[in-house]
Amino acid sequence: MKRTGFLAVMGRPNVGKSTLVNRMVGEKVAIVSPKPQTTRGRVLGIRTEGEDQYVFVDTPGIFEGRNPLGEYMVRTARSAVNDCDGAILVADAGFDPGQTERDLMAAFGRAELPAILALNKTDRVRRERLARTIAAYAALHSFAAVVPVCAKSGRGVDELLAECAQLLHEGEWIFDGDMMTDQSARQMAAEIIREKILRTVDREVPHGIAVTIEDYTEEPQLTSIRAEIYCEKQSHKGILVGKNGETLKRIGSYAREDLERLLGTKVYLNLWVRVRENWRERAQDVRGFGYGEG
Ligand SMILES: Nc1nc2c(ncn2[C@@H]2O[C@H](COP(=O)(O)OP(=O)(O)OP(=O)(O)O)[C@@H](O)[C@H]2O)c(=O)[nH]1
Ligand SMILES: [Mg+2]
Repeated sequence: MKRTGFLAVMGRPNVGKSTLVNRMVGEKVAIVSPKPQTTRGRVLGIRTEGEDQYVFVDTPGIFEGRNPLGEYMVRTARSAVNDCDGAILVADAGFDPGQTERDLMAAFGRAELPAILALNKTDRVRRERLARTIAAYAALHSFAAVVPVCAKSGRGVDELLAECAQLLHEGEWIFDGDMMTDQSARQMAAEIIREKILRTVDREVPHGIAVTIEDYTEEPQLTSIRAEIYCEKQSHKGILVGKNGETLKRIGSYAREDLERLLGTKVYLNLWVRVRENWRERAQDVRGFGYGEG
């Protein structure tokens, strides 16, 4: 009998939600960076194993959205509670629950949504601290399971998957068994470019980036991609391009490596940097860059 289920992966920014989703899927479907607010929209990671299909819904970290982009991100994250069979609350194993976690636990309670607590980054915490964290959460919410994990190394992920299996229900699969995400190759290309920017440039520049794919041409051995990178200020453009175009070149070659692995072809990547002054402040621009409904 086939089983399936949508599981929302939620938590504050930077706790390792996307890293964990990639681990559970076994492939990189969601971008990851050391900077908070990396994930902007809902990304599905699909794992099909035997009769079971798990659909993990990676969400943006919950924070105080102060502009239309931020509001979109938080709306997207919160709405995941409504359409899922269960939730995985990802939290740092080294800290007691804060307001974000308390709000999420309350939301799970209101929605009567079964939730698993995944305490991540256990590579960084001592056993006593982990025990204290578990106790602090257990006092506040009745989780279906509490699983310490290290998304980075994969430790604990099999145990977490075994708990997720308990939340699936009998029913036809939603996606083909060989699908790992709902994103198109074009969308993944744009995300990979954004990831390399998050990893290459600092401060506020990467948060004001949007990437659009202007041309995407597939030949048997070669994929040619022309992408535009929008930033918010002329000074940001200077940082992105770098001296003699070196920064942009570095971003391009990192992105190309990943894209070639993903697409299984050679990749020709043509990147252009443009300025769209303070686009995150304008709802119309935010929607135009694909951060639309949610
Ligand atoms: N030490 C350690 N670092 C981790 C672990 N899991 C994730 N990280 C790191 O934490 C950072 C954030 O990871 P992401 O997966 O992008 O976090 P996220 O929760 O998806 O973040 P947002 O999308 O911004 O909400 C990255 O630098 C990861 O490499 C872990 O188990 N141990
Ligand atoms: Mg993320």
